[in-house]
Amino acid sequence: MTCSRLFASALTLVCVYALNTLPAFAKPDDYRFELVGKPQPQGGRDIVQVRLVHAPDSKPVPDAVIFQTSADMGPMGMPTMTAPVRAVMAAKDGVYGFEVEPGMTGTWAIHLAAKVQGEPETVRGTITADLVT
Ligand SMILES: [Cu+2]
Repeated sequence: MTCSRLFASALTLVCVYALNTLPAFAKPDDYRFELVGKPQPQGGRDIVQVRLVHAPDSKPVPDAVIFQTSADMGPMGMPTMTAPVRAVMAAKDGVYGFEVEPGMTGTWAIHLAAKVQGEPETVRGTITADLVT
């Protein structure tokens, strides 16, 4: 076996090894967001608590960075009606708190995008919540 052949077969081994380890990584759709309790209305705003769960083992994900949020009234046929959302509290046990300022009482969709440690792809999800002005 020549030197380059040896190198090529070693490279193949490395590639096969890398492919075999791929399923060990979680996929973005392995995660889901869940509404925790009832949103708490507070002077025109609602505090909404959301748990990020790793679905295959139902474990909360405590160390995610939720970097994108938005809310709209799509569930009530008003997808162009939007509301500001902002993170309000430090995440605890995989529960993340947000404040939404809905312009209208009703069912809202809250869209979230998160970076999860060890997960190269962005995790996205939507929850629906009944909010009160
Ligand atoms: Cu509306």
